[in-house]
Amino acid sequence: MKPIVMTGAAGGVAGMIRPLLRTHYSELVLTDRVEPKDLAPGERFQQVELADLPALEKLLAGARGVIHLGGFSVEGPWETIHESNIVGCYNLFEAARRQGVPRVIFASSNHAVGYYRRARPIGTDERVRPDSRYGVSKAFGEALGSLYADKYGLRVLSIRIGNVAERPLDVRRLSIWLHPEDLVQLIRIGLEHPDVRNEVVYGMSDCAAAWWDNRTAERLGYAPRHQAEAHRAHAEAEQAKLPPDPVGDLLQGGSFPSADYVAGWVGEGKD
Ligand code: 15L
Repeated sequence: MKPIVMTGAAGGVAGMIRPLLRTHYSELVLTDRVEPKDLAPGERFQQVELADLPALEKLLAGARGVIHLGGFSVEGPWETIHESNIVGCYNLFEAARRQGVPRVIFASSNHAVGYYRRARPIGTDERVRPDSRYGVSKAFGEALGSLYADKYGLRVLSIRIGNVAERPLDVRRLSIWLHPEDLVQLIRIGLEHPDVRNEVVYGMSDCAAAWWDNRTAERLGYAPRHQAEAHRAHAEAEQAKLPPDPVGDLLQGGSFPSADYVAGWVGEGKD
């Protein structure tokens, strides 16, 4: 069986899903800037910079799929976002194409659509509405996925991840929470489902308070096993410790759209 490659393997999300993935895939090739401390049997590490296309090509040679969690995972200065998430993401897709890797799972983010109001439910066919430079980079990654699927026949699943955690961290996360086991279910769909060409899905568990229509994922067989409402009391208690955010509390992206907010259109109309 050919290996699966995972970028961003030393990060928090990777740490939660690697043990689960190992039960399905016998060989995981991990990469990041630093080596994870807890390598397990079946996992092999190779340090590669996303900026280094030839090194990425070597890493991906012979892989059956790549899970791209790497890059910068929150808002940051443009230089950082550009290097890690724009150039790095381009290199990842290009290396996959050159090496004939058939499947790419792209960890997109809810921040690609974070300026939609919470009162406005959205599917995956809506225009992107990024709430940060980080969100723009995720929209860029989805666009690359679309190009590489349409032009070169890669099979790409972009997962607009909400928040991956053992339980929802606050009231906003009750609407976007993703349990690690449900993320692994989505990743497996991306790596294995015959109908995946270029799909965008929401990375959320069973959230009764969701703002997203996740029919595309459901059509591919996604059936989340974890319910956010089971953790409502915890999320509300944590929310009570947070200061109000008059702009962010209206918007799907929370503190990302409200950071540096000066005079946008949030107070105007209902969209
Ligand atoms: C993300 O995309 C981030 O990677 C994560 O750190 C959280 O901020 C998450 O979104 C969120 O919106 O909760």
